Amino acid sequence: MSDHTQKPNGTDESPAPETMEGWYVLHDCYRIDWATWRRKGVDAQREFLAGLRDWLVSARGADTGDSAAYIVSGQKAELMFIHYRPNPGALNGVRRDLMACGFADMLIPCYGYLSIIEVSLYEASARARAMLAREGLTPDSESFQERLDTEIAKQTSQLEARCYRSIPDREYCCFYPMSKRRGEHDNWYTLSMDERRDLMRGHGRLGHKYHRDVTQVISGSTGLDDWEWGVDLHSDDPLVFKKLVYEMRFDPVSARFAEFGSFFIGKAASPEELCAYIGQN
Ligand code: 76R
Repeated sequence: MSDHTQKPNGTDESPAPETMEGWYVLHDCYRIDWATWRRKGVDAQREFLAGLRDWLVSARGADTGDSAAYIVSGQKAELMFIHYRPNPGALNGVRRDLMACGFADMLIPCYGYLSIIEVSLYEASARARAMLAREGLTPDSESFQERLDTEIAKQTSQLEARCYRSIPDREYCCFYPMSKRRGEHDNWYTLSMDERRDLMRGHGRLGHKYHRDVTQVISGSTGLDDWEWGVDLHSDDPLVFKKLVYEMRFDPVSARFAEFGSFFIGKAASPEELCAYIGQN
């Protein structure tokens, strides 16, 4: 497994903020073909559910990564699986194992999203740069890049755990993809690093008010999928999603610069709960 966390991708010449990456993430969504399900005999149904249950148990118990199942509200999907794995090949593997279950006959794929858990280091690298400046080191000093790398590594070591985390164990998940606007007037990518850092500081401050009730997992998807980030919010109370996202709409980072895709709200289901949900229909 390549260790992305060791090497932040930004350099002094690059306006891209340093980021650390961890697990690749797949959001894998399906509808259920109930008509086909009802035509199956009771014995076959029981066998299909046992296979589905075994698949989810082993996916959740993966040595490297994690998996979770959600029952989605509304018509965009009925089931959403979230998988964290070391690479896209391993994500393909867990999906292929699902397709090998008899229950796959009843699954109609309807949405998928690939991304990678990302922690951006706006603050950490700013702090590291400030420290180097206090030591009198400027970007053209000989040892600047080396010292900067060491400082950033120190400041970010505690963030590594977030890159290789497990899926938050909360009752509900709210997933949506988003991008930062590149419009004629408001273009996130033409702002200076300082402007973006200040804006992100405000974003983080606002978000932090929800720290106890929500766990956010940000995954980057620039170059991987159609939007630039996947946003996962995990909470035991779905009303918190509405409150947080609404409040965030007034924060400049979202008000001026955010574009959003479709929202998926799911209720977490253990293997037993998933089978009970399907078996009752
Ligand atoms: O990681 C951290 O906790 C530090 C501060 C922080 C960063 C760097 C942070 C905090 N976020 C960061 C990055 Mn966030 N976040 C979103 C959305 O719906 C919307 O309007 C936007 C979707 C929500 C609701 C949310 C919530 N965040 C990001 C990024 C990467 C951007 C980049 O690098 O340019 C995106 C796309 C994004 C989007 N954010 C928080 C939250 C919450 C609740 C927090 C506080 C976390 C906590 O303190 O527990």
